[in-house]
Amino acid sequence: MDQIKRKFKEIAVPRVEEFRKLLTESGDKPVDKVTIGSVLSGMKGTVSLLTDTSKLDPEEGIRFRGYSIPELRKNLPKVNPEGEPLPEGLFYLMLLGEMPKDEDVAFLSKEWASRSDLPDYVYNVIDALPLDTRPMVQFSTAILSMASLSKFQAAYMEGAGKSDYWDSTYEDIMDLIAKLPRIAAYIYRRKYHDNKQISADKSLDWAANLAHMMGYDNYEVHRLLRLYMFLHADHEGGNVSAHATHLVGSALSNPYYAYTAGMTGLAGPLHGFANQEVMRWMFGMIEEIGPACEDKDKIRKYVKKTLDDGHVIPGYGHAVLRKTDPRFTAQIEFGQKYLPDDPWLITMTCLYEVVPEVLGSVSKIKNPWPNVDAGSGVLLMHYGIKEFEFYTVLFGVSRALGVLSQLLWDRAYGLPIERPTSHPLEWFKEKAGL
Ligand code: CMX
Repeated sequence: MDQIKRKFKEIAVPRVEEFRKLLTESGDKPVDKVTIGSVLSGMKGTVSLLTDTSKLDPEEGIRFRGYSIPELRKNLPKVNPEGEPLPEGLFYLMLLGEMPKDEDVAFLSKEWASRSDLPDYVYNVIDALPLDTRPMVQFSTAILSMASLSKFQAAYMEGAGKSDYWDSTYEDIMDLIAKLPRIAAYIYRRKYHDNKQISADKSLDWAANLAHMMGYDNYEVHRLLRLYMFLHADHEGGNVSAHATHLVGSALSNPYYAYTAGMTGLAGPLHGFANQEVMRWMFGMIEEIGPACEDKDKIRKYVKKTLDDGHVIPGYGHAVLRKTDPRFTAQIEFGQKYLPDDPWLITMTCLYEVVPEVLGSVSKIKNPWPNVDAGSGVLLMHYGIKEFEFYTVLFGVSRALGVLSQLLWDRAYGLPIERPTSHPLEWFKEKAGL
């Protein structure tokens, strides 16, 4: 048993006891009021999930095990003190609830490198898809094709008991996280670089190795991808990718199935696909109005036209947040520090000055402020990763850190199959007295 797994067991045993005690002794205490409005508007704000890894505050943004993004950018282990935190450290924190030391992070980098090789058939599955297949389709297909590697499923079939499910799930989530950069980079090189593949460098950390295999072998891109993998890792349990992973996992579907479900949710334009939509929309704007910052009134008109045409402004708004997303703030700070004169960064900053004002004047829009997707593409673009159709795959690789840590906790708690109740429209009308 490796050191992280041993530590997880030590932490999980008393915590699972607390969980059981809570359920048996206080299971009938109410925590929330469900209204017709909450059911019919996507259950926003309705408490219905147990998620330990992170918590989203509408005004303040995400906290991972209690720590904010600025705190973690300062305090998580880094390759060098000026750099960005290693995503390995965030995984450790989300999984175990404790700040990692340098050696914990080094252990994870090494462990993931050692688990990262893909069976040949995964490459064959990707190669069998037409080259113009969307990157997220290739990514999800490749992950699903690995489901027969699941150690959880093997243990289940061999008769493992419920209290042991976490053990084989741990092996699956470590294997899966380790392999994702290989899959992502393979798809990227196949689709955009004439299938000229680059071998892994197992001496690098998880994010830097992804940059390396994609063909960006310099310190600046390593630093950017560490930030990117850190910022997109988790956003509490109710977002579509996290919730879908949890829901499918609740049927005891193995982690490969569950995470694929999360990824097909992430691929939607209201969720992770928005990071590519932002770039498509910005290109469209520049094509129509020219260099965007020269005339903010032109931007205002373009934003209004997008709304009048019945489209959303990608990268803006949020189901929970009511302020600028601190993940966006972190990206702006990074941009201002390392690429202040980049024209895309300047355009993004101008949009930040104009879009909230326009969206704020539309009464139905609850949050006019930018979310994480408003900033990520611009940074990638600056360093030459221009194929924005691929961006959601990068989001997906990062999101594995959060949703798979939580899936392990789901198994440790022994959370049951998720099965809320539904009713036809007439039932709600009757409740409303109509
Ligand atoms: N542009 C235009 N209209 C918007 C909008 C935006 N950026 N954000 C919200 N609205 C609209 C909604 O479409 C909705 O309109 P209808 O009532 O006609 O359907 C109305 O305002 C109310 O929506 P809301 O309660 O403020 O927001 P929701 O919780 O329904 O939706 C979100 C949240 C993110 C899907 C929405 O803000 C949106 O579509 N944003 C653009 C897409 C985007 O950036 N998604 C990425 C989110 C972060 C992530 O998951 O990666």
